[in-house]
Amino acid sequence: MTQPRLHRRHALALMGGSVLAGGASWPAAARSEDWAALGADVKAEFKWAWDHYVARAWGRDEINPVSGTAKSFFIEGHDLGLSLVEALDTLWLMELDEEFQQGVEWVKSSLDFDIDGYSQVFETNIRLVGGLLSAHLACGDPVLLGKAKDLADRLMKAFDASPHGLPYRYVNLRTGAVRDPETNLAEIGTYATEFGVLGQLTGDDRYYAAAKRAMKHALDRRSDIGLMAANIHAGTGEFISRNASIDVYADSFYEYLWDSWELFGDAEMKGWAEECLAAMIAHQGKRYDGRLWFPMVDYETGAVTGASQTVLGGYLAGLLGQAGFKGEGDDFLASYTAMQEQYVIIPESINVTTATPRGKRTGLRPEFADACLNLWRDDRDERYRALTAVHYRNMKETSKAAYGYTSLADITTRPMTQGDNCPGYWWSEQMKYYFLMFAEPKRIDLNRLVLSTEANVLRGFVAG
Ligand code: IFL
Repeated sequence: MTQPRLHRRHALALMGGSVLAGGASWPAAARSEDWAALGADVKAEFKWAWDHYVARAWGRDEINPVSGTAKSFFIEGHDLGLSLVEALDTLWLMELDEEFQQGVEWVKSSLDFDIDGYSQVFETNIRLVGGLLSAHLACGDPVLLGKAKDLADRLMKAFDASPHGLPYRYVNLRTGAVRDPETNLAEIGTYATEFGVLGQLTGDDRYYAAAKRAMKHALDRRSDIGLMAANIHAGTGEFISRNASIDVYADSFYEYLWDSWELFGDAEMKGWAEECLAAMIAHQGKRYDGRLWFPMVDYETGAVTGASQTVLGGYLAGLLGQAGFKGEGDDFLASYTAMQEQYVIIPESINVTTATPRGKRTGLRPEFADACLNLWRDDRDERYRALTAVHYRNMKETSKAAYGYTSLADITTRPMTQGDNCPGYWWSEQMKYYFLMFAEPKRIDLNRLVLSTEANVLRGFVAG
């Protein structure tokens, strides 16, 4: 087993120093927390929410946990069991085997992608192809792999339609017709892990080649300072904005460069990841009142073009740590930690110049816990777990509703005002991050673990 590395900052902390980069304080609970008990609590909450989903929204895409109703996510009126598929590998690692099997049986009997309707290619891949693949990797059932392949084949039509191999945003699952060529880095560049694993399992390297070709197209258009604009046209292949973003419109593109190295040993992808992250640090990393943020900048000049950062940008703290930029990762995490301390729930969008919320609603977001997990896996510093425990308890306090966990309509009221929707990713992401960190489940080898952007387990299940 790999020994955790002890960084100088952490050695100082063990000697009693208060040295968190960025100046935010660490929660005191780390030393006294009963992690196994907290892990058991996460599992109990997941099971409780699953039972409500089964009773009130079975096979539907998302439950509305205040009203007990449900809604479609991909194609109105054609639900694809989104929450169920997203939950599968989480159920597996929690050893909720009856529930896992119940979900698998539904997939086998009821999930059919032959629908005459347009589905968003990016979301369909990360949520459904990824969910089916991770469930297959968990239990080995070939039907799950077959469903993942069938769906990926339908999505491939969106790549084929572009002369540059850049997927259109929407594809008709039955006819293969495409629409919406105006797209972005995240939506053209978040396929390599799912498609690569699918290729390994089926012996067909067309999937990974298509995913990598789209990424390379954008990477080849980097400016002299190493940045890409976030928006791009699938038809012309040209950038259609000047804004470089680490945030929405771009985020998982960068994750998948690094993940392709971890999963497949693709050294070219690793090189691109390191170059992109170094360019971000050099040209997008800005200090406001001492806090590190990564606002949008002009991709050619580096001039700041926007003063906001979303909660989704938090993934970058973990990615920086994974790719060897630990100091910057810790600094960026500290900026979000300060927001968690001040607002309890990290605002969906933040004005980085004033460190204040832009808007009141939030989407029950997982990225802070994602970053903590990735930083914790590097050195197993207990304090990342303590920050995650705060995140979990704050969620429980504010988002727990009659029939599950919900997004929030207003984080400024007391108590906070609940919305009425549980996003599909809740089943795959934060509950899994919490459980992995608190319970250290025996069905996962944390040293081998690779998660997709949707936290689907693509490597790391322990056999047996
Ligand atoms: O679907 C989730 C995924 O992590 C992603 N974007 C945002 C979602 C969670 O906030 O890539």
